[in-house]
Amino acid sequence: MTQVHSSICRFCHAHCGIQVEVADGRAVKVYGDKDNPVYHGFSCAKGRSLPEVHAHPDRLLHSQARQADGSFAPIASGRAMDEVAARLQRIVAEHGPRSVALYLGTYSFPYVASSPLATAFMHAIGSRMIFTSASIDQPGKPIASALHGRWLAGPYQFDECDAWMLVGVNPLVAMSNGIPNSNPARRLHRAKQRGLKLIVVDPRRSETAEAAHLHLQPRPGEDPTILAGMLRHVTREGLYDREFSAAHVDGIETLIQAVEPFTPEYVARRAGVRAADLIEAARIFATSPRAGTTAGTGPNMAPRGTLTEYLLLALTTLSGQWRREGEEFPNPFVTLPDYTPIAQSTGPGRAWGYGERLRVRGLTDAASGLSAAALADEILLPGDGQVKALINLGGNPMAAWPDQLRTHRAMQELDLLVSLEPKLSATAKLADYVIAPRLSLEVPGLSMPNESLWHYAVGLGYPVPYGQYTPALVEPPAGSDVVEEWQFFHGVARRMGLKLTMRLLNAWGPQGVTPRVVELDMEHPPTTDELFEMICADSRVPLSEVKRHPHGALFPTEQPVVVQPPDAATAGRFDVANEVMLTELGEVAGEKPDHERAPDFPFRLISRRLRDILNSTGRDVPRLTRKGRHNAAYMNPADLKALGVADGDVVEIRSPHASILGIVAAAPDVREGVISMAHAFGDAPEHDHALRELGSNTGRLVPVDREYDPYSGMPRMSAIQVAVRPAEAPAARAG
Ligand SMILES: Nc1nc2c(c(=O)[nH]1)N[C@H]1C(S)=C(S)[C@@H](COP(=O)(O)OP(=O)(O)OC[C@H]3O[C@@H](n4cnc5c(=O)[nH]c(N)nc54)[C@H](O)[C@@H]3O)O[C@H]1N2
Ligand SMILES: Nc1nc2c(c(=O)[nH]1)N[C@H]1C(S)=C(S)[C@@H](COP(=O)(O)OP(=O)(O)OC[C@H]3O[C@@H](n4cnc5c(=O)[nH]c(N)nc54)[C@H](O)[C@@H]3O)O[C@H]1N2
Ligand code: SF4
Ligand SMILES: [Mo]
Repeated sequence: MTQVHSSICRFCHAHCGIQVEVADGRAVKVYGDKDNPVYHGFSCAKGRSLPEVHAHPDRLLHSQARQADGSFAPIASGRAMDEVAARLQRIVAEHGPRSVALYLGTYSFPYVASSPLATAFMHAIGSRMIFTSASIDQPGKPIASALHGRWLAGPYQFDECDAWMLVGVNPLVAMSNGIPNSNPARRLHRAKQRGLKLIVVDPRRSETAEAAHLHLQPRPGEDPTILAGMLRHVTREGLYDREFSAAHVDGIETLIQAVEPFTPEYVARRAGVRAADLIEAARIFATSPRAGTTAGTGPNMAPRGTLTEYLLLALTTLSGQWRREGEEFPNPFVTLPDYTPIAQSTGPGRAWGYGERLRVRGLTDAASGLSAAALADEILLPGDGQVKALINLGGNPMAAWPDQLRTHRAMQELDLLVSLEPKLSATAKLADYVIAPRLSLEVPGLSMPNESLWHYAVGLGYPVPYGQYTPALVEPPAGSDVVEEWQFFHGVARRMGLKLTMRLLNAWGPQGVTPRVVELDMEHPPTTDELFEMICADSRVPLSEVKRHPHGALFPTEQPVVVQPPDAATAGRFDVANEVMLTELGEVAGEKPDHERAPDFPFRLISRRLRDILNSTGRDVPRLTRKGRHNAAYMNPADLKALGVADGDVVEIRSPHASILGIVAAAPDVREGVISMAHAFGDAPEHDHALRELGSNTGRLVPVDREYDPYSGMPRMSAIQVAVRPAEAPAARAG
């Protein structure tokens, strides 16, 4: 008999409300939940493939342990915890706690209890070596916010704005930020009906740019130039909000001087856009009654991502586009604690230079966390503090970290690599233990992760007080031995005689975040639902109430929440003239434009997302790979013609650091001189012959130690300088 249950899709971070048909204890069909009040029935092919993902023939149903001969053998999960605990204990005793590092990847996010327990484990052994994929994502966001200051009443929401500018972000495909990821297509459609003017800055005419009122299609990596040009126009023409600026902003005169070189003509020539479009974008943004802007991975991975984010904040602030005193605060939160919006800035704070110090490139802990781009070096560099053990929770360093060949050496150098993931990914294949987890439909879930991103940056989280809980809907396959990630950390800690204490970052206010500390019972492990209760203890809406609404629901407050007046005792002022940022801007003005540098590398390879694949996940799911399994190198037809290659041909893509092969695909939407190619494909070098099955790894082209953001450690991972030439398809491997 088939039963239908409501649930939360956890394939990607959008957390769509879905319906799951369950027959004989297995998920057989997934589709969007029409009764969900914010997703309105949306689902994508990835979400609809969840039944295949759960029943995939390559899914690990048992954890694996490396044998003396190098092969893997199944191991009982309890036994794996015994062995990992013993080995970690030895490593800590011999090399100290810093020799153990944790990497939290994409799939640490949807499982609400997994990161709190994993980080509690690290605190318990005394290691601060915690790295996340967010540090190689958009680290410029939290750093820029710290330098500029945050607004305690938040930005305006996309749904209430008259104009919105998206800089290198493609919400219609990535479902991440820019337009709230609960059914962004529907939101955009309605916003345009209302008259919203959408501005998109993207070297590719992306799916989102296609829907824009104004699309600037610049050379990659020129976002700081463009934004400085917009700021110049806004300040010169007196389009900025003088009253708001006088009340809340420091440094305007200094900023005005710094943007002076960025005349429309200069910006147009350098970035390859029309001066009239630049002026129009600036005018729309500054003069619309309500406007907002979001940058995405494109400019954050291009050089000077932090500066791009900083200039966007300055533009938002000078235009006075923050929620004002007396206005209604549209999302008073659900699974997060009650929050009082106040019409004031926090003022700038420390953005780096504290906490753990890395041994390379002078990097420290920062608002964006420790740099995952430096972790391979921490493993390879001998000496005191060298990282000897790595625990990978739902990430895939071999696919996603910059400088893949360095990562490859690092993974082999480790004394212990433990990977918690359901497949023998490129990383898992190098591990000593692969811990087989339960998958999403086999565990409870909560809308909290997506909701909590509101605090991270503009354009994330829910615009309305939405919450959803889902119970586990199915049991893991019969005969399997799979664990939840948190259970692994609890189990290993118990075996090592450690006590775990969760530090939950869930009380935001003018003074920043105060963690709530929760001690866990080590003898009697809680259930996942009990952990959810602990995590939600301060939630505005009790978890029990959220649970009563299986389709998800809106939980408005009885009275509207209104933005409070500033409090003189705690109010700070935004800083739009941070010295480090304006020094960088000065360097931009003084430097030779990127397209005039490196004449031997005339193309720029930019990052992108593919609709049906999530980073490295989904590449082996037949329903998601009907159009091919590789990551095509999308190029403008004019470039293909000039190179003498056609759709499907193989090219060599060479950066000053390394080269990879790519299979070209004609794409008129890509600017000439640009290659648009997804990351997280390919495998270790011995698999390079399987180009059509595995694709190739763009991370290999990126050195981590030559061109990088000095605060976040973020290397140049988009707008990568490359040369392209026709190449032979790789020979099939001999033998
Ligand atoms: N060149 C270049 N590099 C990039 C980017 C780019 O645009 N260009 N993007 C960067 C960005 S934004 C990010 S976020 C990082 C991503 O970096 P990572 O998070 O390190 O990479 P993913 O490929 O997302 O890794 C996901 C892993 O989780 C495993 N997995 C799948 N489902 C589950 C599950 O249910 N449970 C568990 N435990 N594991 C599961 C998969 O097997 C896979 O190995 O990559 C970054 N790297
Ligand atoms: N289907 C799908 N969804 C995903 C993912 C996925 O792999 N697949 N990954 C998830 C992850 S980890 C993340 S972080 C989010 C990311 O979400 P987004 O940031 O929206 O990611 P993209 O879709 O790659 O959009 C980036 C855009 O930047 C443009 N771009 C590249 N370089 C530059 C540049 O120098 N300047 C400017 N202005 N634009 C540039 C690209 O052409 C592209 O259109 O998506 C998430 N959602
Ligand atoms: S967009 Fe993400 S959360 Fe929504 S159905 Fe697709 S994979 Fe699932
Ligand atoms: Mo990401």
